[in-house]
Amino acid sequence: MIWQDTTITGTNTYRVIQGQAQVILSVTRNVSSTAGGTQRSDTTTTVNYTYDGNGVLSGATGDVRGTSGSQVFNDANRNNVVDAGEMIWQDTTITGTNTYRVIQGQAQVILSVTRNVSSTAGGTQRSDTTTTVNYTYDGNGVLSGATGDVRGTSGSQVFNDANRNNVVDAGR
Ligand SMILES: [Ca+2]
Ligand SMILES: [Ca+2]
Repeated sequence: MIWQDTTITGTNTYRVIQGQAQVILSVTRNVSSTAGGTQRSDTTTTVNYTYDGNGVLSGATGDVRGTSGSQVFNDANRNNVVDAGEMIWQDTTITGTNTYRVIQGQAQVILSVTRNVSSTAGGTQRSDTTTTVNYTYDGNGVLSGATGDVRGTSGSQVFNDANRNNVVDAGR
């Protein structure tokens, strides 16, 4: 078990509504990496808040954008041994939207849709998945349940030794 350290920086923008300073925009950036440098991520979460004429929170919308990466094994010479240069970065682009509902005066996420598109440095692996989560809350605004699904595609380049010489020839 190793440490994954995260640096969090955020800014809140306020507007004075009915004599009170209310947050209208919240931007939070999370930058993390593992001690060994095998995983990293950098995501920014944005939330826009709206208020009614009485200064009461009436709605919120938001999104998540960023990148993450992890080192994966690419056995280029097919010897089942991790040789120099065979741990390569698999980078992922993250885009997501969060839908909120105001429950008991607080903006709660009711729907989260996140798309992850990833590929390896050498282009030998790729994937494109979308994760959807629906959240439910009880009358007190306490999270009571969640359902979700994941849909997508992935692919990897495989060795097709068509001429059976145990060598990766052009186009195989
Ligand atoms: Ca190898
Ligand atoms: Ca061959």
